[in-house]
Amino acid sequence: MRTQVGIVGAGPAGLLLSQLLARGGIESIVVEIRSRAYCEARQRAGVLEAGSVQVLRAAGVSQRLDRLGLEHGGIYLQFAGERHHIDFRDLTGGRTVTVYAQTEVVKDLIAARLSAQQRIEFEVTDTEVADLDTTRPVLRYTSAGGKRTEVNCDAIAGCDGFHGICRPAIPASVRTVHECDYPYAWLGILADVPPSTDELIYCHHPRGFALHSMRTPQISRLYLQVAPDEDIGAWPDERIWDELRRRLALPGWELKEGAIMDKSITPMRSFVGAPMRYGRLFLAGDAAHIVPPTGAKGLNLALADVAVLARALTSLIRGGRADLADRYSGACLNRVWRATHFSWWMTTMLHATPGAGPMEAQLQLAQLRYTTGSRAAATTLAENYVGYPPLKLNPDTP
Ligand code: RFL
Ligand code: PHB
Repeated sequence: MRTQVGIVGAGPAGLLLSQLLARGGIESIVVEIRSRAYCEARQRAGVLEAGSVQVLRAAGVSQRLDRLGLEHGGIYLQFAGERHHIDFRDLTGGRTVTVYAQTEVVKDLIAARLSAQQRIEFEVTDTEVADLDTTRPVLRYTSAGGKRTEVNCDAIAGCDGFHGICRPAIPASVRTVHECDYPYAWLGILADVPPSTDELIYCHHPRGFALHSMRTPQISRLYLQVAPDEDIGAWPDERIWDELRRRLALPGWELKEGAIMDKSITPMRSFVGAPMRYGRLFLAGDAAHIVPPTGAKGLNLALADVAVLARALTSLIRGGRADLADRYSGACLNRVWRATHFSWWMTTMLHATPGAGPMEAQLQLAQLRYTTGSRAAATTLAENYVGYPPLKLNPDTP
């Protein structure tokens, strides 16, 4: 079989890439190990930067996002019994973010791919990529029905997340890795209850971090810092609500409770692998880098990579020009490192490190007071949170 781009993974990165390529007249195939239902139900991110919304609009998949997305002009930082508003509109010249679940982004992109009758295969096994240092890389997989297929491609996009097979296909001798694990994890719940807040609350607390987020005017999303090896079985619903109530407590404010529809624990990690390209293999999204979720950057980085990659591949395959492809990794890594720093900063400012003692807490509180009390410091948080301008990767500008 033959196609122009073989895409491994039907997460936001792989799906958006297939959509942008299709709009540029480039044919692709998407292969995914999970089922469509699993991909559409996997609870993850919820905050889109304005640049991500623009990319989804340009890709023609924003009808539901434009109708259902919740525009947010700030967040609350809570610590030492005080809740402070960081006003993004005021601090960044009117910029905002949009609350719209990753599950919905994925549903919109899968629907677009299927309605355009583009190729996508779910529940494949034994995905392999080979001949990456040639101009005819190969993608192999076994379909759900058991048939083994070999696809000859012009390029392969590794959009298969952190545990995928594409990053390890780059020889170790040309790869560098920077990583750190954090000594905590997030227990996340999806609850059938209207949010108790108009904007997200990021809460520092001696018992550990808590976050009140949301999905829709009817559905809330909340997180608690827990130990990295925490057993989810130790957290019956009542214990989760008790702990959320304690950490988020504020005089005169009440946390509304509802049925818990989903419950999971996520470890926290920072990871940057470089380069993001080897020959005709291009990595995008979590396959190349991971940030802890405290800065709400992971999904946004994945979409930003792919916006750049779609142009680079279109130029390479249709125009025969390699310059954008050559600049892909370096251009993305600048943004990745900025987001990696911001996510690390938010994470370490807000979480309680087990065994750290009172010095850490005092330093965190000093930083939180400064961030909420100084316009310069608040602006630093706000401009990182709302996101960075789209990358200039244009055939006509060096
Ligand atoms: P994904 O979404 O992991 O998709 C990769 C896909 O590849 C498939 N796959 C394979 N397919 C074929 N063959 C193989 N061998 C394969 N191996 C794997 C997988 O099944 C999967 O479908 O990566 P992608 O597309 O790069 O997207 C990245 C985002 O999912 C991720 O960065 C965000 O969810 C991170 N994140 C957040 N990001 C934000 O921007 N804002 C947020 O508010 C935010 N909150 C979060 C988050 C991530 C979280 N978790 C659970 C990690 C909150 C949480 C709790
Ligand atoms: C979410 O709504 O899932 C969410 C929001 C903000 C974050 C992380 C996750 O920083």
